[in-house]
Amino acid sequence: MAGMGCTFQPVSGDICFHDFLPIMVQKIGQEDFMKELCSGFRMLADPRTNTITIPSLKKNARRLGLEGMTDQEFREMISQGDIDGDGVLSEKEFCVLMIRSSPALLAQAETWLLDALDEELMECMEESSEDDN
Ligand SMILES: [Ca+2]
Repeated sequence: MAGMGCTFQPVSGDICFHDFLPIMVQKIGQEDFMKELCSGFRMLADPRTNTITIPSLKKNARRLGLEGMTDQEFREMISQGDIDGDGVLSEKEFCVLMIRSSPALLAQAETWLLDALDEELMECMEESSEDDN
């Protein structure tokens, strides 16, 4: 992650994913960016359920330098993204959360991002999910 200008330090619930998202898009392009999001999901998810849970976050957070986060912060992260309210993050919820958490990215790239989301997520979800709804 060197050179991303982000140390992933959580600042009172405001996770420092934000800053590098637009940079990543510029650097690697939108298609690869979506792949990165999906692979980020896989890094954090519980492979048995293919969802991000508080235990899976805690277990995998170290890889992302997030080991300083508290249970409360993990819970907030999940509840912020938990669109369907089942208490865990699906791949789509995770990607939407990451994108929503970057106002700069949203402002700059809303249109293509929504398109890319649809396409890439369909692919991601076809690959990895059988429990869609
Ligand atoms: Ca959910």
